[in-house]
Amino acid sequence: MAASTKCAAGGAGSSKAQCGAQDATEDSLRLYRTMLLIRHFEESVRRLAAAGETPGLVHLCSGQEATNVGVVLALREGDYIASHHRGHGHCIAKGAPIDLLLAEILGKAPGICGGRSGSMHVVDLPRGNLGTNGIVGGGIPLAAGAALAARARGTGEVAVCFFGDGALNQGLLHECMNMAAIWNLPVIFVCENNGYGEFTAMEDVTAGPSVNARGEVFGIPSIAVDGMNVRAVRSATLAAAARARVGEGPSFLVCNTWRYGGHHAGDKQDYKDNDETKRWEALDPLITFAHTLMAEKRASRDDLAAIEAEVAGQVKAAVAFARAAPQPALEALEAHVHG
Ligand SMILES: Cc1ncc(C[n+]2csc(CCOP(=O)(O)OP(=O)(O)O)c2C)c(N)n1
Repeated sequence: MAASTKCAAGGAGSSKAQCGAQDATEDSLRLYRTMLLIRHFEESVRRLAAAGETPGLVHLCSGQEATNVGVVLALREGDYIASHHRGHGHCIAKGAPIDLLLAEILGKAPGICGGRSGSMHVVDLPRGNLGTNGIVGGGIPLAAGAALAARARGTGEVAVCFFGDGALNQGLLHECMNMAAIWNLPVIFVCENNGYGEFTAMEDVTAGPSVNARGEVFGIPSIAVDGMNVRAVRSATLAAAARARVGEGPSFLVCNTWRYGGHHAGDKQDYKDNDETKRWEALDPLITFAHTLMAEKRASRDDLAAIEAEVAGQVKAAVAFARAAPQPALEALEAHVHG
């Protein structure tokens, strides 16, 4: 695996071309590592949920890592995201420490929101994360508002809202797309289309010629993206963010992807067809990207195994931390309550 300390320091003995190649390798490995971290994190949450240790429902994003990571790792530090109910991967990609995120999901005191939010309302403002959200489509106006504020300040940030295919028929989406288009807001609408809303197939409840058409009708550039391919997602997001930063307004990315788990941890998914499941599993974003990295000679099988062992260790430590963490104190019950 390439090391780039020489390049980062601009040191002697490293040509521009070598440094470019090393940077590209580091960048690719960062995409891989972040996706892997999300997968291990979610699989640990699945086990904790099965053991009854997560208060309330958890919705896991295993399978959707390329969309999570491809979008967020195309953004700059000050940019905003607004997530949805399946949002742990977005939080991790935006830099949330996994021990504090897991403590939040378990409702523990050191959690990112003091144990008050659980899985579905994790707000991490220092990292520009406007929150996971239990209301279908609820993050859309939050991102549009952050984009409006960024434009008013003239500071160049971009805001992304993630939503599932279930939000395609929410009035909120259409109101915000209309407003973002007429005001040229620097917002990127990202539909993580995993084919199902709860237990219902998307095409059974969604009218119109295509999902893209939902954005096109407002004059918003709208494209379908291979949501299992992290590089494809990132390039599409970089292009959308570049347009937004120079005042060209919103974009709509329809990332076609797949959730491995059910609607919530514990859903047996008998509404899905086995052949369809197998077809999507063959596109697993981690397995296919690992093959790409090896084919491009950016990493060997051993390199990837070492990354996996490291990530597994980090998640194991986060689980131990979160499980041992205290519950919020009773005296803190009414803190942050207004009225
Ligand atoms: C406004 C609103 N309506 C209904 C619900 C109940 N609900 C929770 S998740 C969900 C389905 C969401 O599906 P989708 O957006 O496709 O996301 P996915 O779960 O597939 O990732 C529904 C209907 C809700 N939380 N909010």
